[in-house]
Amino acid sequence: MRLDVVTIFPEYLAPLNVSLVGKAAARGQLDVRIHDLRSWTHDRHNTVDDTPYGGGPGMVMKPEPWGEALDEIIASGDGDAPVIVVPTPSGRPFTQELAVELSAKPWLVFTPARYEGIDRRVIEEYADRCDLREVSVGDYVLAGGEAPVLVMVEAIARLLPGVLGNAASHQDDSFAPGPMANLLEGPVYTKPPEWRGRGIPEVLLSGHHGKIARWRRDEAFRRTTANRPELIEGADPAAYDKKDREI
Ligand code: 6GU
Repeated sequence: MRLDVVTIFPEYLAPLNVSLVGKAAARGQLDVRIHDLRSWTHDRHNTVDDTPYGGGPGMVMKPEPWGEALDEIIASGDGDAPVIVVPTPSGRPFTQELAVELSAKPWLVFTPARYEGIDRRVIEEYADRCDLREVSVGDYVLAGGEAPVLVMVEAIARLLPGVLGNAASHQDDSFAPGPMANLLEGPVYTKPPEWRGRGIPEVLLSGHHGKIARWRRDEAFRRTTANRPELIEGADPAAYDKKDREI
């Protein structure tokens, strides 16, 4: 998968060289290209923003640098248009479902903005020419789209074939489709068997895989009810019973 990011803070994307995403890039599973938007400006001050038409607070990102940047990046491909992901708090929610969909695309271009956002005509222009998604990572406002890009790239990259050591490790992720869909994952434990007087739930030491699976399902329900009661609505108890029978 090829990933391009256009930003006025290229150094903000340095974490893409680290950990899971960095290793995937080092192995050649990801081709990550970070671009400085200011390299597509032509004035002495490398201006990327201007005051909003109609007045109001803040600044708006000028269309010309974005247009030149995206034209050049799109032209550098093999002719197939990338999917353009525009981080914005006004976008559709970024979900595990969208992460799965985007992880199947060969090429993603992220356009994190600062200030009050990018001139609308840029969004319209590239929505006409590409598959363009405006995406939000949650119901709060950040100062820019760079942190959301780190969030989205990590969620997408770990779904690529061969990036996680164990393919099964994202089968029962919280929010993954499948029998545990819409349930949060329950608690986990490792050695030592006693720590500061606290033990391990007996069932996990029993070796009884059926009982362990049922315990995990019950803990998942408990945690989901406590932290995300609205998700229980979409849970499918019949699917869990079916899972029980398979054990
Ligand atoms: Cl994608 N960008 C910004 N600036 N704030 C956000 C966001 C994105 N998602 C949630 N808040």
